[in-house]
Amino acid sequence: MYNSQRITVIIPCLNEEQGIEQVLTRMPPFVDQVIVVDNGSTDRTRDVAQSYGAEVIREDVRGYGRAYKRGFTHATGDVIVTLDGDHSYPPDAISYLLEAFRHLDADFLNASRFPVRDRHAMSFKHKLGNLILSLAMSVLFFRWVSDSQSGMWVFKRAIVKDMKLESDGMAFSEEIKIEALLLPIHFVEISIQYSSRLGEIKLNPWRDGIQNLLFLLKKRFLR
Ligand SMILES: Nc1nc2c(ncn2[C@@H]2O[C@H](COP(=O)(O)OP(=O)(O)O)[C@@H](O)[C@H]2O)c(=O)[nH]1
Ligand SMILES: [Mg+2]
Repeated sequence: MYNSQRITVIIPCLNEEQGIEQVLTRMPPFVDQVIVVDNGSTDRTRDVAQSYGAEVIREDVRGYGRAYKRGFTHATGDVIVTLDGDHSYPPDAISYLLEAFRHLDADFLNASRFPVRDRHAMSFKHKLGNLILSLAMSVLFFRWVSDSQSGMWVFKRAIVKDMKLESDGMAFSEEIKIEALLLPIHFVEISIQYSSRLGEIKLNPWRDGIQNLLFLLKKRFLR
């Protein structure tokens, strides 16, 4: 519990045995429910997550978005916090993000990785790709969002039912922010420190970058 609110943390994982251990050891004690959504990892992700007391949920259909949607159906907290299982987002930030969330009276908080302080955390190609996607999203949806691709969010669970979440893939990250922007709710962005991931990257920069750009256009003009 954090300020009388039940907190659920959801972590999508695909072969993150190294990272998930680091994330779960650093999980703040006030978190009530930790859900790890696995898509058929072939390493020890499930065992490691279970050994740290996380609820491990299996989703048979692959995909980052698919995993989150499954996780949402199991969440019981008043507030949901998300992050990757690769230890690139700081679990230590959960407490100050929740504090900012409360003080700013927010409904959806996006944790922005920019400016990136750790030189090794993000390549130039990824920074450029992120900038293009965030600019495109900001122009198309009339609101400056510095990190449209961040995977760390804090939001009230009650708003999920008002969102139309269609993406099963990596575009889910921008879709949830767009849906939050389209609702009459308070959207805020706060900076966090982003670090190098442990384990192997699942994102395919060209394929996912282009798909995410096309998804933005579809979401803007064909919804
Ligand atoms: N359950 C599940 N998790 C996934 C899938 N693809 C990626 N992930 C997880 O989603 C998070 C983000 O993926 P990552 O490779 O770190 O991409 P990046 O952070 O955008 O560079 C990581 O925790 C991955 O393990 C998937 O198909 N299913
Ligand atoms: Mg990651």
